This record gives sequence, C-alpha cells and structure tokens, in this order.
Amino acid sequence: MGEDPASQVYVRNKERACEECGIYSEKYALPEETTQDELLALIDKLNKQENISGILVQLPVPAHIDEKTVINAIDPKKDVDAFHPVNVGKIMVGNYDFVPCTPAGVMELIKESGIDVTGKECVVVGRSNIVGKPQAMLLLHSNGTVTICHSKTKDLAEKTKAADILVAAVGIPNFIKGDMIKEGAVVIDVGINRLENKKLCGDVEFESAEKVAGAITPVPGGVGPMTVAMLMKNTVRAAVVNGTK
Ligand code: L34
Repeated sequence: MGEDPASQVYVRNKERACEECGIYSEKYALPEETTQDELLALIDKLNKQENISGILVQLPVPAHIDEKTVINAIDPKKDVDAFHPVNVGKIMVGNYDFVPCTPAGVMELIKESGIDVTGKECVVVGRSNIVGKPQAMLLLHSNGTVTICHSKTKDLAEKTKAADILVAAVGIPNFIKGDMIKEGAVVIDVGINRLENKKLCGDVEFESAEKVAGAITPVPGGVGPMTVAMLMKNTVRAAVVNGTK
C-alpha cells in the first residue's frame, strides 16, 4: 500500500523472483488512500482463492492502517511471512512450516558458509517482530547462546564484542563499528538504509568491520536477496501445506 520507494524495489524483486522460479503471482499496488476495510476485503478474497498459496502485505503500511489487524486477517496457512500470531507461536515452540524470510535468510547464509552455531555466542542487535525476535529464536533452535540487544541496552559495545555471530538489525546507518566487533566474528548486516546521496548502507560500518570480522555480509547484495529467496521457499512450502497449486 502507498508509495514507499523502498517497498516498490523490494516488491519488484519479489515479483521477478516469482517469474524466475515459475511461481504465479498477483500484485495489488493499492493507493495510499485505500481504507482498511478495502484491504481486509482483498485479503479475505485471497484467503479463499484456491489458486493462491501465499499472501503477503508488504510493510510498512500507511499510518491509517492497523498493521496487527491486517496481519491477523491473513490465513495462517497462507502467511508466507510467518507474521501471524499462530505462526509466531509455532516458531517459539519449534514446530513450524514458515520462518520469517529475513531471519531465515540469515540462517541460510550461516549454514551455507559452513558455520556451526552450536555453543556460539550470538548477539542480535534489534528486537523487531520481523527480524530481531524471530532471529533470536532461530539461533536458539540452532543451539546458539543468544543475547538480544536494543536501544536501552547498557554497554552495548561490550555485548557486541563478545559475539561470535553478530546480527545487526537496528535500522541505523553504520551503527556497528569495527571496534565493537570481536576478531574473527561472523557479522551479518540486516540493515538497509538509504542515505541522502541515494546510496545504500547497512547498520554495520563495512570498512572498519571487514578488517576485524572473519566473515561479513555486504549491503546491498547480502541479506536482502536472501529475504526474497526465502519467500520463494515459504511459498512452495505453502503450496504443499495447503494442497494449493
Ligand atoms: N510483509 N514486509 C513484509 N515482509 C517482508 O519480508 C518485508 N521485508 C522487509 C521490509 N518489509 C517487509 C522485505 O521484503 C525488508 N525486505 C526486503 C526485501 C528485499 C530486499 C531487501 C529487503 C532486496 O531485494 N534487497 C536488495 C536490493 C536493495 C535495493 O536496491 O534497495 C539488496 O541487495 O539488499
């Protein structure tokens, strides 16, 4: 909904990925002034539509829309974002069909790089429902020792410096500097910030961080594309779970 320029890029990338994978997709670019009832009516229609396996409302939604109400309206079986409370609860107990796309992408990057999370000090900076909280849970399921830090955390640098695996998801450009990172740590940058000069940068100051990190993800070209890839995975999974095609 609306005209958020970043959302337009992300949604376009998702449409393109669907085409590449051979997944049928429909995009509804609803104007800013669309009412909540109109949005809910569309979700209801898609919930019932048998040729639709997954539904996603790209966030953020405009201020007059209640995000929670919208998320709750999506059939949990079609909730390929895994934002619905039913799916959030399933992640908590470790019995889930869908994993939120960004944290799932982070886990995939860790796994594919041959890094074993077991017993590692994992520090997640950020506590959002979309990234921080589910990220912490996934790292915990992989037997990491997990600390969640946020804007009220005292002695943040002390905490981040203890991390073997550091996930930055705060949404502040260049927030994590090299001197906050342990030598050899795995640094995963979830942030995508648009600077005034239109350039993209992460939550990690790459230049200083790459000197100390053992492995580090770039922005762009790091976690973002993984988010899209995991959406494709969840959608195929949804088709199996729902018996939709
Ligand atoms: N409902 N809202 C819902 N589900 C999601 O999973 C998201 N997220 C986040 C924002 N809102 C959402 C995304 O889709 C972030 N996000 C996302 C998706 C794609 C990319 C980044 C974030 C991406 O493709 N990034 C590329 C290009 C960046 C650019 O050019 O702007 C990259 O290389 O990082």
